[in-house]
Amino acid sequence: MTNSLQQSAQQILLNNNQGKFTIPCENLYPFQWHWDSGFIALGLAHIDMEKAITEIETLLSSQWENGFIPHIVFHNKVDSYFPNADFHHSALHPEAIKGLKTTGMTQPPVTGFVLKHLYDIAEDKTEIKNFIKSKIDQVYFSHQYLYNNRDPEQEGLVYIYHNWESGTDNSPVWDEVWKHFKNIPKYEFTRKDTTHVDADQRPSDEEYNMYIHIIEVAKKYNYNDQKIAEHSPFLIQDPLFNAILSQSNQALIELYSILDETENLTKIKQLKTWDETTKQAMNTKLFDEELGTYVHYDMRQKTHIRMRTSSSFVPLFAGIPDKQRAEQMLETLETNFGGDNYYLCASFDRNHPKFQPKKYWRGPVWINLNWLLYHGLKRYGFLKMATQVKNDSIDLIQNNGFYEYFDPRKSESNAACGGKNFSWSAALLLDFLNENNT
Ligand code: 9WN
Repeated sequence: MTNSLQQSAQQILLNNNQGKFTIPCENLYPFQWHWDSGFIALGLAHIDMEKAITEIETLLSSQWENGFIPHIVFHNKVDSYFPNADFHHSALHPEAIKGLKTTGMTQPPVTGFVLKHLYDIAEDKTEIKNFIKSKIDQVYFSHQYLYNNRDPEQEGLVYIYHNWESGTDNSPVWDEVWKHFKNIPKYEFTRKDTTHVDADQRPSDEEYNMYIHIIEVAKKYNYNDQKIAEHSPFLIQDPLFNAILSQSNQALIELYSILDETENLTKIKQLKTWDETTKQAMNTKLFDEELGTYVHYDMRQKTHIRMRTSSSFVPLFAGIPDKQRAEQMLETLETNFGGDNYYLCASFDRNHPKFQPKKYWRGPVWINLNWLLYHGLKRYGFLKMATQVKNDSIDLIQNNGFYEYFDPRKSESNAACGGKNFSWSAALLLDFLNENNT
């Protein structure tokens, strides 16, 4: 069973692979996506390390002159996605990559920790070390970009200016942001996503209007970070984004030490300083004692958005909470996401009135969040819960196929949601099944 599941996963990844990069899902997401590529590389590494290396190389080839790594790279001309390259118009920014079309927003900075996992998986350590050596400064530069341009108060917490930067696009958390948008234009647009996937499982047109609006504001200022920080109606410190940045800091520190500690001392020192500030700020600012986990902070409204989501638990992945808080989070996870009738881990608090088990980031289980959660739980020695997250991920895929997301209710016979033959579900399944070989 496991073998044929592995074979299907490999086939999906190879089918979605375009040579230099892998698309997340045919028709629905036909370009290269930033954090998808990171997770995809982890799966490719178990099949063909060359392909994993190429995936990351291609992503990094889209880096802007200021260090920014975009969220989508439009390498190919395909017409099945909205909004397209011309809409995003990244060339408005003077330091945008020349000769490639991208978006003007980013996604969670996974590349640092992905490089470390590739190093751990690789059998030929010399080859992988050479590759990492040739690319690590680009990843460091992308962290420098974030700390220098996305943290106006120098708190150690970077902001995101668009829900698409969070990766968790229509989370109920953003409803709290949209409610402050007053008198915004009604844009004319034709969506493509709902021609590929049931509209009930996707965001509403009203939400898309907000998504477009924030991009229009950013475009008005030519994607200038300082102007965005001043004017964007969406300005959020996200626990997932910041925790991933922290774990990638830690991975870069380890990798620089493996490569040549003395040559890289200044960078290691800087990474440690960044990372300490981030961890501290997350613990002082984003932990909510009453909710028993981390929450988002709205910099525009100067208020916390007090909701539990799967993003709330990603700080475990980066070792951010102390033992006592981690135990508190474990309890929260059990009470608000777990239990006998649910697969782990719903993307939104199942006890909250806004929980919707089939609607995108408002309830369904996502395999990449499960992967982050699994490693986080393991890091704290919460092995029972970690194993449950891993087994639930495998069961959901085995019972339904390699879907984009899954209804968490065990009572639901058809849990498959969103796009099918989805790359990171395949890639991370491969990593789950092969992790003991690394
Ligand atoms: C916008 C590609 C991406 C993922 C995101 C997921 C979804 C895009 C969309 O697909 O977002 O980036 O058009 O809905 O929410 O996490 O990276 O798989």
